Amino acid sequence: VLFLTGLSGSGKSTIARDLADVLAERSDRQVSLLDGDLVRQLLSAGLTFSRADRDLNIARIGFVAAEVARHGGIAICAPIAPFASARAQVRQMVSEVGDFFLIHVATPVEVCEARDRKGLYAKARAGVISQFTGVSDPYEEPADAELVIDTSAISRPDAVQAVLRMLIAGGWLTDQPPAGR
Ligand code: ADX
Repeated sequence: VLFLTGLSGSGKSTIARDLADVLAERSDRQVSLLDGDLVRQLLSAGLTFSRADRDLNIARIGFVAAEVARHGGIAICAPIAPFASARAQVRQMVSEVGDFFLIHVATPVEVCEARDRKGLYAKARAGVISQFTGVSDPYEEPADAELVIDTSAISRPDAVQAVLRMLIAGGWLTDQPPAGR
């Protein structure tokens, strides 16, 4: 399970999608992508951004990811997951059945806000959206990330390569694509 955590606009979804494509090609395992926005459209539809609902959202993502891992698949998760305790709970759940990597997409809030791809930071600053992570709601920086990526400092391909290098170094992925592909 590759679990990307970081602010809205940090680049989690982009890296997660690229990783899903590369791993589908380079690994014999099935890849499942659990992106934050997508999960909230169905699996977590109706949940708010209160702490309790965020924790429930992350627990659901963790549950699905652990099931994927139990059956030998790769789950790539990309929610904000702002609270350390919820992330720790997922790590615990997944570690019972497979391997867990926490990847902190640590793009500074100023950069995320300058990008403001969805216009949500502006709305949060204007008070239209409340409890917005990084503006009016906390983000607890991970102290236990296996990898930290700042997308304001490295390119999109380099961010993906950093994750692949971590997997290759640990023996989870070979340097070469599987034979015959
Ligand atoms: S989490 O906190 O529960 O992990 P999640 O990743 O599912 O968050 O959803 C975050 C996405 O919801 C953001 O990318 C953004 O598009 C949207 N969003 C809407 N309201 C908020 C809010 N108050 N705080 C953070 N994200 C919000």
